[in-house]
Amino acid sequence: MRKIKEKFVPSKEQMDIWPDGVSGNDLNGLGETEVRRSTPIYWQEASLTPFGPLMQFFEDHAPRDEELYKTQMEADVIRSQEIPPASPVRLEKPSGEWTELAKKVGFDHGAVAVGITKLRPEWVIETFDVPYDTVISIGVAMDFENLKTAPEVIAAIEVIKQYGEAHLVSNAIAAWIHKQGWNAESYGGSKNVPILLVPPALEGGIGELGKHGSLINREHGSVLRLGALVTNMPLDLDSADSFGVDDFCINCRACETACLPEAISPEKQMVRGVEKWYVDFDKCLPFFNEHTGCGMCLAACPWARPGVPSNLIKKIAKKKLKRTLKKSLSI
Ligand code: B12
Repeated sequence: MRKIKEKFVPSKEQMDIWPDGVSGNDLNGLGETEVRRSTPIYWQEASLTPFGPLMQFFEDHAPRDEELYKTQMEADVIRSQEIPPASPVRLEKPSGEWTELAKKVGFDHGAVAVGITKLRPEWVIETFDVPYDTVISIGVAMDFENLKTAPEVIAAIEVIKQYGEAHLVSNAIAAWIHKQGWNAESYGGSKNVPILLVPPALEGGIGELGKHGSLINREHGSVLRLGALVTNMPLDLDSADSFGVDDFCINCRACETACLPEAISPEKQMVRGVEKWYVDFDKCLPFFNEHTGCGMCLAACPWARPGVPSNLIKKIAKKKLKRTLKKSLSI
């Protein structure tokens, strides 16, 4: 497989259509100390973002690959699936029972993680309205062997395939909720999603945020593709998970070094009132656009390798225990 080693310089063709004087980092609120909704930036209707022409550039520069085309068509078909309307007869059950059943539908349709939380206003992207305030986040797993070829087309095909799978899961849960007489809106996880998918998945216990800006799950690591739906069905909420990703990422440089456009920062940054890992949009996007989607940060992440997350968690817990014992002995 060809790997690009030299420092990345975006093409003139792409930079010529970069919106004049616009920084995606400013749009994302890098350095802002007040909590606010994020601004539509990418994978939205072109009219909503100054980066519309760059989305077109991405489409125009996708390689003419039969498998890629076929996978895109399949994902489009799933995205256009109509969900039958809610039954007029609303069934009643305790929230615990609904929760168990809803999650089962998700797992039965291929989710490897399902988490439930209350939607916070700042997770709704500006200009959008969302009708219900319970979010069901779902995660499907991308195949590591395919993902690790990033930024080659095989990785892009895997990403698009799993976008479709995530959509299938969120549609299946929404359709099941409608059958029970409750309402839901399915967002899948690819284009025109009105909410940020990472924050509710974090709050819903699916994982922790990694230095590469993607969520890391305790079982499947950083290979999850996320999807979501919102509903008014009464459901029990999950709590956030914590297994040491933050401390791990502080000392790990794998994604930072792997990222050819050097978009990953070694330190957390203040973004819209939250101090968190942040990926530099202005550096990430040009490379992403010229390589059918990239994902090298995920491929390089130690948590992405099958079977590794559980070992890392054990190691982290052992280290923590050692530190606590050492501290207690020194008192
Ligand atoms: C726009 C977008 C992009 C843009 C720009 C991202 C950017 N950094 O500015 C581009 C096209 C470059 C991109 C690239 C990638 N993306 Co992207 N992207 C999105 C999209 C559509 C919207 C997110 C957004 O608006 N970000 C811009 C602002 C809001 O970023 P931000 O403030 O830094 O917030 C980010 C995180 O910090 C987190 N977040 C937001 N608020 C808060 C609050 C708290 C408290 C915390 C802890 C975290 C947090 O969510 C944001 C995710 O970008 C989401 C889907 C969605 N609807 O959420 C997918 C999504 C985030 N991308 C995803 C992935 C995997 C990638 C790539 C690896 C490409 C790939 N092969 O799939 C790269 C990695 C680069 C990166 N990590 O940023 C996944 C992440 C999955 C996961 N396991 O977490 C998502 C969720 C898509 C999906 N359905 O699975 N992406």
